[in-house]
Amino acid sequence: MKIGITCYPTVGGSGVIATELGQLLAEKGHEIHFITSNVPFRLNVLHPNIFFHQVSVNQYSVFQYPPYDIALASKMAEVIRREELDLLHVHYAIPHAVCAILAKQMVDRDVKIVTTLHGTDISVLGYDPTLVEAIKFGIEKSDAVTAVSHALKMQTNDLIQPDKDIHVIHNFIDERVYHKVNAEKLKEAYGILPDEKVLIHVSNFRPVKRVDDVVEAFAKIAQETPAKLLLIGDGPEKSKLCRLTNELNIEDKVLFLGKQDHLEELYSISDLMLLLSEKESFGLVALEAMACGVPCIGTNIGGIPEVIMDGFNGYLCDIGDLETIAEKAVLILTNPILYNQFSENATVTPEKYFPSHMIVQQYEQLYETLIEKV
Ligand code: GMT
Repeated sequence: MKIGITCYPTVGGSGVIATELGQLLAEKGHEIHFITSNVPFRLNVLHPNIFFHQVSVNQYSVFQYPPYDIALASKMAEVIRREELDLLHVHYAIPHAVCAILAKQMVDRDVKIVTTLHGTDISVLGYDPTLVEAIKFGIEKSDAVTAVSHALKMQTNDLIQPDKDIHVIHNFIDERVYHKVNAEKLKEAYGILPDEKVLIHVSNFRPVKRVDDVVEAFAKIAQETPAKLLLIGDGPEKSKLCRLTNELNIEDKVLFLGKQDHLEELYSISDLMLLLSEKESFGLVALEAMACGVPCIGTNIGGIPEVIMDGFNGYLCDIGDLETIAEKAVLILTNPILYNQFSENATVTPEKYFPSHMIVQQYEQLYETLIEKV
């Protein structure tokens, strides 16, 4: 198949899934055309089946806002026509699904449109009355719509009530990248002592991620067992978090490492992940961490319980219940037998419940059913 893929190239999990799916489909012989504003940040392989078409958005003084959506639709139309695409797989209902629908009208070709919902497009934008009609339109006019968790499907149906069946296709990780590696030297380089436990949090530090809860829970944990916290990522809450670590007197125990590649190395020196968001449709970082043997403590919301299975590969806690979060963290970190069991369960979680080959096949089958309908 000839498949166009559009995602936000710099945005976290959705960009990662779009890129890794494209790479795996290319390896299976499909021709993949990324149509994005920049080379997706995880697109780091050269493959003869992978092409990149850049969307450039010019700024004209007559326009108050740069016309990204129109430029994207126009580029999609150009690529559909020239490359004779069978299908466009877009990530995010708005603007990407709406752009794909417009592009299809421009070329008057029966290219199929698959839209994947990742969360923010529903859990945040779905509450915005200025966007609801556009989200509904994007969903209903797509040929098929997928959501990355059952929770997100339910939330979409509740909030948007589209006249469309939504398929759940869970996220996956590239098992060739995410597995435990020997990175012990990193620990020393970061000044982590041999007896210290390492907690990790990875996000874009938006308020929904509640990184302040991560820091506060960590402060409690560090009173019970020697520990360091790795905070990976950057975003609007960062300055506030730096102040919080000072107020809690734990600034020497919290390492702000900013945005990082090679997360597998950082996961490999970590003992526990904290993902304490108030909205999370899946929590791809939890799956990545697990693949490297790291159990997770997460909040009992959205799609997190589909990934973190309470008492198996981690624990689930209520939002903001810092006492219980710290208690569970100390329990797992200070009991080696329990810890090893959780770590083993975490390691097998991706291959047992979210195997990439099966998930890629689910997308492929969905594409095939749409294309066969022609
Ligand atoms: O979490 C974010 O803010 C980034 C966002 C994105 O668009 O990449 O993540 C969403 O999609 C990921 C991949 O499907 C999911 O793992 C994240 O849970 C989801 N984030 C939210 O629902 C807040």
